[in-house]
Amino acid sequence: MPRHTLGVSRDTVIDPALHRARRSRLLESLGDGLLLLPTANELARNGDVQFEFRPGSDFHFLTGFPEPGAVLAAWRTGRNAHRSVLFVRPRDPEREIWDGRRFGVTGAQRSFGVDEALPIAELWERLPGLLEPHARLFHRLTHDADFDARLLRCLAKAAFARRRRQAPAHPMIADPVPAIAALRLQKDAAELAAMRAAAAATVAGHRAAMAAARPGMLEYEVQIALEGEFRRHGSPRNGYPSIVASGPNACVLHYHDNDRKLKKGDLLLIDAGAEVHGVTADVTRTFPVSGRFSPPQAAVYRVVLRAQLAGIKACRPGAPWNAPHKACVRSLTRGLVELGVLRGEVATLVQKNAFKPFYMHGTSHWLGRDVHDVGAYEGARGRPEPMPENAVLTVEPGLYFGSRDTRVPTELRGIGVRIEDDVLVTRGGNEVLTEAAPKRIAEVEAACRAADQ
Ligand SMILES: [Mn+2]
Repeated sequence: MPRHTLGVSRDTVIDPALHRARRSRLLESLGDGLLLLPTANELARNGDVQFEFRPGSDFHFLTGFPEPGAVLAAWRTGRNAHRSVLFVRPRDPEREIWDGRRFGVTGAQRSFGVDEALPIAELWERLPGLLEPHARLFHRLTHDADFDARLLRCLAKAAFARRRRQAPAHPMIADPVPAIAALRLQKDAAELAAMRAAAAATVAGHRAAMAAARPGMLEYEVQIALEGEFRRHGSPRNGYPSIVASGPNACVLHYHDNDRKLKKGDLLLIDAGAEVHGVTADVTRTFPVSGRFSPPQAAVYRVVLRAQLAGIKACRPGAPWNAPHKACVRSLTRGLVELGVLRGEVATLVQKNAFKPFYMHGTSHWLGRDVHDVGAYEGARGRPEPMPENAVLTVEPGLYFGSRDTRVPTELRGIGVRIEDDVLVTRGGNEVLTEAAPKRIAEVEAACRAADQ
């Protein structure tokens, strides 16, 4: 686990060897050329308030540098050798009184394993010189229109200065993102350690929510118990906004209001993940607010759980990434017949997508720094990509019965259940990183009673 320097910034990861090694692997896979990678932009919220800043996922993966206003430039200098320059905001005693400490040029160079750090204001003057020896520029256009516009002006200026040589006006511009995505998809040891820490914080939060929830509470009161536990476990922020959806709200897939009062007999669906060192978990649990599943709730829950276990079983290296979806859909469809929602032959119903009104989302996505992480799903001719070893994906089947859905037996209406875990693809098959979050009915009911004991 890289050293986390709290007090400087929550996103500071000081592990120069790690980030150097990641840059080196990336540049070896890209080949010769100049990589130019800005971090995320600060975003105005209202008045003098900014949204909380979070470093760009790719940038942070390759540098560990936490501050806004930073750009990485790096290039190969030979086999397994490269140079990197980090452009950063310089120290500014007056600004730092308002916004907090900065590493500055000297601090950035000292702590982050780059060969040189320079003030960000010099980026556009330095860029033509940095680009001069390179035939290729690795930069993703279209991501940030302002940055692209400045880059084009800079290229135009440099081309004008060289116009008499009849040289190409600009280098070939190639997108480095697929190569970065390929590195991020197969987690290295540090990334996996962060993932395990995020999973542990997330499990603790879900347990706390189960213990805290009571009829009469507001959804966001349960959210406090959940996220308070995330924070206590070293997670400075969530990987995405928590979904705390009671009763019929469970059928709203990305429900964010989180302000309904919990009623006796409700199920509470919580889809939430803690972020640690820039990596997030993504876990859903559904549990009874009163501590006991009603028989119809338990019937639906068992169907979803059985499907989820079938989906997890389908995770192994080399299997198509959507194998869990196929397994889940088959299992859910069988369950829908058992529940009296669908009628007919399971295979035919699967073929006709008869489950769709009650299970309308996918089963899996890659997981890592972004909750819907980078990594290819489709290869040549639209074929599903195989799961590589050390990739992490979610398995999250659900069933959603609207409260006024007349296709569904009355006693099932208004029930929404989703169960989601984070699965690491291992050499021998898989490991469920979030296994410790209760999901068998008896375990869930025990966790709901935990506060009473
Ligand atoms: Mn998910």
